[in-house]
Amino acid sequence: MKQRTILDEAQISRSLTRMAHEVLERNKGTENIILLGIKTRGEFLADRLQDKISQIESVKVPTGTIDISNYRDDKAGRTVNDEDIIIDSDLNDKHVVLVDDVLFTGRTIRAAMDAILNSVRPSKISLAVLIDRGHRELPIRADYVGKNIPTAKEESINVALMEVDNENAVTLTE
Ligand code: 3GP
Ligand code: 5GP
Ligand code: MG
Repeated sequence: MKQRTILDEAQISRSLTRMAHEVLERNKGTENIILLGIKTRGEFLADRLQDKISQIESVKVPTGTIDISNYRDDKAGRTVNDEDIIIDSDLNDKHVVLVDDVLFTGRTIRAAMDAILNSVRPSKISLAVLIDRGHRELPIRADYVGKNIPTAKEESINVALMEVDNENAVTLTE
């Protein structure tokens, strides 16, 4: 098994800085934006984007988390409950930016959107991911991408974040 580094700590940080600028530029600021991190690592990436945005605009956009780990359509047949979305703010009429570490088939994002739309009507849902590794099985694309990495299906991307893994690095295992 060969492993190579895709992004080191500084590169992850720069990618997130750029993504924060893109979110601000495309939305003309922070109004109505809520960052919703998909657990586990999307949660920490949402927090980091919140920090980056506040460094640029001095505004702390709300963040929340969504846990869809047990609800993908290729796992046991459960549906996402409202309790799996943890956020202080009301998502109605807000622009929800979903944040995840890796975008692969798109099934996780579909599950997240189902969960949200079950109970609220955001004005818009966008998607920010650190890595897009391709191989979509649904018509889903990311609006903000840290890095596109063409992969073979059997390869895997490892996203290590300080908050859970004691280091910051993205590696590809062939
Ligand atoms: P995450 O919860 O932080 O997103 O899916 C559970 C964890 O396993 C994920 O962490 C992800 O980083 C890791 N993982 C590595 N390879 C894969 C993969 O091919 N599919 C899925 N679903 N998760 C993977
Ligand atoms: P999808 O639902 O798009 O197939 O997969 C997205 C979710 O699965 C992400 O939340 C991500 O954590 C996980 N995932 C899928 N493939 C990979 C991968 O190669 N590496 C990592 N780290 N996570 C993956
Ligand atoms: Mg993830």
